[in-house]
Amino acid sequence: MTDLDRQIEQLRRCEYIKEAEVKALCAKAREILVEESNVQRVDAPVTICGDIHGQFYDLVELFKVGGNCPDTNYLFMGDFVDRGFYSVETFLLLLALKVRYPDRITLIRGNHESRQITQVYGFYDECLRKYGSVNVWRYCTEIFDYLSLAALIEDKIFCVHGGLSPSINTLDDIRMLDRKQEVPHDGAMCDLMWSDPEDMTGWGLSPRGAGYLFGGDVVSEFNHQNNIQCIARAHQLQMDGYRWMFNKTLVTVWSAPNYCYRCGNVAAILELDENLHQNFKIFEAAPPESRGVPSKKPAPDYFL
Ligand SMILES: [Mn+2]
Repeated sequence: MTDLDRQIEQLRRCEYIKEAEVKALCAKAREILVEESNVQRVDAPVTICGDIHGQFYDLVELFKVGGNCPDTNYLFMGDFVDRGFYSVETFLLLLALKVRYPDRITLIRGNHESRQITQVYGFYDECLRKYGSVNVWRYCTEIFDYLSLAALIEDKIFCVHGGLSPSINTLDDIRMLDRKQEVPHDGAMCDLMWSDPEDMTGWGLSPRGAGYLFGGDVVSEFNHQNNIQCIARAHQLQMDGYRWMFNKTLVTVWSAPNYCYRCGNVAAILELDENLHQNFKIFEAAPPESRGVPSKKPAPDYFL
């Protein structure tokens, strides 16, 4: 068994690996990710997943429902870290799988894969608590800069964490961005990770303070211009795990069940077969006794 296989086994048990191992893993991951496109091409069959947010034991549920990597191909649409208790183990497991099976798993960047956001919403503190220094946080946030901004499945399904941008008309506009940087506060790269669809016409200001709201007409124009069938994105909690909008030209997939251990939602993953036929799989949170968190313990206030 290689070191990497042993680390994957360890991470699957929610045991975090040594700081020196994280450093080496991130160095290998960087070599792989730097070769990927801003709009990474992905073949079907593939299973699309939304936000995970450090809910490690629910990620284990996801793999039970969807099949293990590499038996199932996966596309994760970002927000691996923050909010949940196990951002370290969650991100490192996904990253280790990426290094071990680069063609079987695609990771794209969410708005939480950011130095600034992770210092507010938990990942920074978790790294400091678990490793006693910020080195692991530094290695991971350097890797965030290399994650693809979007993916394109069989030239037909465009996948992105947040949504569209008024600065982007074509996929080539995304391909031309220099992604290897911290998520900017505005502009095309920021919008891809922060924007939300809304029942409206055209563009609107986002209540999040970053990105935009975009209507069905914007999606219709973008899909037509780029010859794609549908946009798959994450970023917004869905109580039923997923939600279609705009006459099934956009779908939101949410993969963190009982978000923040308190929202009471189910989670979903979207399986696409080789003909891009869609099958949603719904799953619930891991039972409390299987994840070592007392069921009655209230979540800390910062989860608000
Ligand atoms: Mn998000």
